[in-house]
Parts: sequence; C-alpha cells; structure tokens
Amino acid sequence: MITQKSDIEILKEKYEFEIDEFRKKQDQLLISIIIPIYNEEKSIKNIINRIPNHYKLEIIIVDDGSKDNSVSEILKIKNKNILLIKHIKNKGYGAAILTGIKNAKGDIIITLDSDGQHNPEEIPILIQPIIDNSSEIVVGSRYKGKSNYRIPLHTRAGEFVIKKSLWYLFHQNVGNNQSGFRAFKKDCLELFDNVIFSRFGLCTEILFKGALKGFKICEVPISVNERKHGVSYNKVIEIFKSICSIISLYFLKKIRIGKIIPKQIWVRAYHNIVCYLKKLY
Ligand SMILES: Nc1nc2c(ncn2[C@@H]2O[C@H](COP(=O)(O)OP(=O)(O)O)[C@@H](O)[C@H]2O)c(=O)[nH]1
Ligand SMILES: [Mg+2]
Repeated sequence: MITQKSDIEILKEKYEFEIDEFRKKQDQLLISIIIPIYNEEKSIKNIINRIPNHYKLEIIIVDDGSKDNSVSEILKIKNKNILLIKHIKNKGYGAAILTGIKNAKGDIIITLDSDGQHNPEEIPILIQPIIDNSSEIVVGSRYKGKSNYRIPLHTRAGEFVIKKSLWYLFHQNVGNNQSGFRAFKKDCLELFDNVIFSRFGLCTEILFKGALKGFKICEVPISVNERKHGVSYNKVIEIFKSICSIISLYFLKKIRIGKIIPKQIWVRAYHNIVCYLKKLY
C-alpha cells in the first residue's frame, strides 16, 4: 500500500499492469475509465465485469470513503486491471472524479457511474466521436437513447436551465448535461485544473469551461437504468446553488470576452468571486 497524499491511499497490489511499458512500445489507444464510488457494494462488481475487453484499458476506481463493503467487493474482482484509490473521508462526486483524472494516463478518459444506471457495453458508442476526431468531449444522453429511468423533476428542471444557458452563451446543445457517462479527449484535461465545484457541480462547470474554451462537445444516445440498489446522494439544494453560481460566473466571463469590462477591474472582480465560491463549495 502506498500513501500518495495524507488522505489518499493507493491499493497498489491490484494495479498490476505495465501501463508505462505499454505506452513506450505501442501506439494503440489507451482508454482510462474513472469510476467514482460511494456505498455501491451491490452494483460495483457487475459494472466492472461488464466493461468490454477489446481495448487497452485502465480502470481507476475512486472510493470516496464508502462505509459499506464496496472496497472488499472491488478487491474480489479478478482478471481486470484496476487501480483502486481511496479517499479516507467522503469528499464528493467531483473530488472523486478529479482524483481519477490526476491518475489517468489514457488518450481517452471516460467517467462511468458505479450504481448500475449506465451500461458499460455502450463505451464504444461513447468514444466513437473522439476516435473520428469530430468531438473532444462526448456526453452520453438518455434523451437521445432509450431509457426506462424516470428522471426526477428537479434534475429535469436543472438540465433545462443549463441547456438553455449553454445554448445562449456558447451555442452548444447539451440536453443531458448532468449525465455522468462522458468521454474526454486527453487534450481537454486542462479543464479539470482549478475547478471550483468539487461536488455534483463539477459536471456543469466542466461543460461551461469546455464551451468557453471552444472544445467541440457532442451527445450520443445511451440507455439509462433505474437504480436497483443503494440511494442517490444528489442534493437538490446543492445542485440549485451550484447551477446559479456557474451560470452567473460564465455569463460574466462571456461579457468580459465581449470587452465590456476593463481588464484590471474584471480580473480583480473575477478573482474575488472565485475565492468566495471556493469557500462555499
Ligand atoms: N465519489 C463519490 N461518488 C459519489 C458520491 N455520491 C455519489 N457518488 C457516485 O456518483 C455516481 C452518481 O451518483 P448518484 O447519487 O447515483 O447521482 P444521480 O444518478 O444523479 O442520482 C454513483 O456512481 C455514486 O456512487 C460522493 O459523495 N462521492
Ligand atoms: Mg445514479
């Protein structure tokens, strides 16, 4: 066991494959799959075992302080190359994704939920636009695919507001913008530097930041299942606050791009706003 940071331990014994050697010898694509997990002991094994084998893969599971048997279930999995990283305390969905991103070495990085709502068999559909070079960020959309999942009203309302804001500000059309099943080309990983929203707001922040920086974003159809086990830790009030903050922040950034606010005033004001938001989230 190696301690990387004071509160993160890496269970190295299961991370047995030679990624660095692979990178030196071959030019085949390496796909990193980041799976955040918080108390999903009933679904995690099934999700991992269903990940298609026909790519060169690294599976990075970030356990965010689970209190159930999620970790021991992961340790039971055989024949898969898994890097398991543990947060000693729960830090939130976004923080788990960020830990995964820091450790990913792939050319394409996928995020996939561990609660069984996403289907790993759809990974090839998700990464196709990146392989074709037509997009740099791909979002799996349940609105474009078939889904037997009844979307909670608050999620639908939040997604609607975000969709309209992304369209008016950046002319990007992302309906299922809260989807956790996404793929990123390696070049986009700069978007994860200095993020403000380290919980569920991360999904939204990355889209606004990506749109502002001009990355090509698209949606592909996926299917989403009802949650069969465990519970969602998604808090409506937190989502609402983060949506308002992100939209306001990027609206201000966009205005600045229009050179309406003088640079010195803008930089100081933006810095203060960001410091304030960082304390909140
Ligand atoms: N790392 C981490 N993952 C979380 C946390 N809360 C939820 N997750 C994971 O994030 C994914 C999506 O969470 P979920 O609660 O199902 O959100 P919903 O599908 O939007 O209702 C699941 O794989 C959860 O295990 C958290 O606090 N930390
Ligand atoms: Mg879920």
